[in-house]
Amino acid sequence: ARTELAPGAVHLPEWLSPGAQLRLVEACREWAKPPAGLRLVRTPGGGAMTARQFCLGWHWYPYGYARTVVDGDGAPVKAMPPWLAALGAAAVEAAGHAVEDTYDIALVNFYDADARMGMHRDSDEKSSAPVVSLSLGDTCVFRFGNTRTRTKPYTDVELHSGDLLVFGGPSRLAHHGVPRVLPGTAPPELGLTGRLNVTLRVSGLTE
Ligand code: MD3
Ligand code: FE
Repeated sequence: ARTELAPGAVHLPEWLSPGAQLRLVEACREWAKPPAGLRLVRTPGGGAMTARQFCLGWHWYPYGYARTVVDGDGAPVKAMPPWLAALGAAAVEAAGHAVEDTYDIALVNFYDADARMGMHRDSDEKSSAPVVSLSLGDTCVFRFGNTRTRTKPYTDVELHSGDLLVFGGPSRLAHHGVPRVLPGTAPPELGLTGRLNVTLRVSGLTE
């Protein structure tokens, strides 16, 4: 079932098969290892994000992209594998958006039972290509807001393991966040305690 949360924001529940989910979780386990592995993201205000993160292709830090982990171990960011770029293109196509550029960034967030993500916009990419979000493991409550404010109006939807969300067009710069994770809801066969979210993006950067 395809649901449009707002113009350009498309939800395809259980788009990833159980086998594809397992392969992506296994790949994340490897990428999360050092160097350039899972890290705590410190925010400019002196706080830290509660979701931990790693990146492929380009390293995101508040608020920009680099080729090395400038706010962590300093290592070169791991490469974006062609199969993951192809998954991004397939996701955009499945959502009914045009594929125009190569997906060259994966930003992966890991949420334990207490992690959240505050309302924000993703505006550090130079490209306006749609952002692809793949959810794995525990279910979460995802909050999709509006472009103008971090507050109401917003819509809350549950994201389950295997769900695809694509944010393009007028939804590309909308505020969004994750107010909570529902612990213990992951499919047991993934062997995952917590939630992984893989976002695929087009940087619009050359070097
Ligand atoms: C709407 N991640 O990594 S995914 C992020 O579940 C991020 O980890 C959340 O917000 C997570 O920046 C939400 C859904 C999402 C991702 C990117 C978007 C929604 C978006 C970009 C534009 C509009
Ligand atoms: Fe975001």
